[in-house]
Amino acid sequence: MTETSSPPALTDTAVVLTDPEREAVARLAGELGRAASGVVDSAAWLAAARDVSVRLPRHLLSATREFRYHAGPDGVLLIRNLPVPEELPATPTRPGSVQRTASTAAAAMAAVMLQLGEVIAYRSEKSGALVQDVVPVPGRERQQSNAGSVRLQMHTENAFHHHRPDYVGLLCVREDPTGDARLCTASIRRALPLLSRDARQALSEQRFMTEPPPSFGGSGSVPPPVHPILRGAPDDPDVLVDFASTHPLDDGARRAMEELRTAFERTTHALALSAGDLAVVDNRLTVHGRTSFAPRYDGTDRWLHRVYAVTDHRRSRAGRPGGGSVLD
Ligand SMILES: O=C(O)CCC(=O)C(=O)O
Ligand SMILES: [Fe+2]
Repeated sequence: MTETSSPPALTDTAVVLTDPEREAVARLAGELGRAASGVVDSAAWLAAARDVSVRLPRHLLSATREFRYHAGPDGVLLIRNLPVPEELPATPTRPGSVQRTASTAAAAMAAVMLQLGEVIAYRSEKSGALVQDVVPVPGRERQQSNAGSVRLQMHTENAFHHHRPDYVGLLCVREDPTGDARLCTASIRRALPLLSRDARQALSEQRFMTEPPPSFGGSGSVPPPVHPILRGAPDDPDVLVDFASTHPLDDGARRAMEELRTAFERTTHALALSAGDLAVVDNRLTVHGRTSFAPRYDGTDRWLHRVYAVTDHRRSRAGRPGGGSVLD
């Protein structure tokens, strides 16, 4: 057997803000708390956030610029020590909870994401809000969504959608008090060498179908389009799969998907996010999911904010009525 050295942990390659840098980001976020009445989803607030984003600490600007060029072997940029308020309200427990006002955390996160692309949301998801809450919701424990607390299967974000995000930002504002919940990420760059030639071939063919979730109209009467899981350069492909909703169309495709699942399992990073950690996942290269955990629903549960960004806003213009940020 050959010895393999395990890749460095995401925390080893993280960008850690110094305390003065965190204070500088908090001051910029404070400006955004006052801009356009602090209403995150307005065009005027976004314009202010775009402007503020170019004044982020240099250290952070270089890291986001580099990540846009090359997302590295893991396809994750972990930024630590972002400002989050020490005095937080109770973790929400209602379904569809979002951040409409520019709190320090929401504003800081939006500014960082605006350095990666334009921020977008989906009308059918969390009422089209640009900054969404990721919290466990009572009664939804078993759902394959971020409201659940059973294991969330590895997935490309909004895999079924033609205009899925290029980047998914997840900022922890309150860590899981039990320490069990971990964000899992796995990149096709690390998994590809573990796949057989047959599996790579099958995964590159139109032998898979991905169902939309019920909130996006379910599978409806028109069957979702057939697609490959791997596409682009054979030696550095993009990946498109959701292990909860992508279906193989034949036995060979099923075996290939199982190989991919195993390869991802063997290369997964599992990260217990701390308050102030922002994980940005390159949604073209890297799938993500979450371990199971036990929510308490007493206001102390794990709480993340989520923001999506795309590199080419123009490409989705026909799906954004009025030219706003929300996709139909
Ligand atoms: O809770 C997590 O760590 C990830 C949830 C997730 O996949 C998402 O919100 O898109
Ligand atoms: Fe997700």
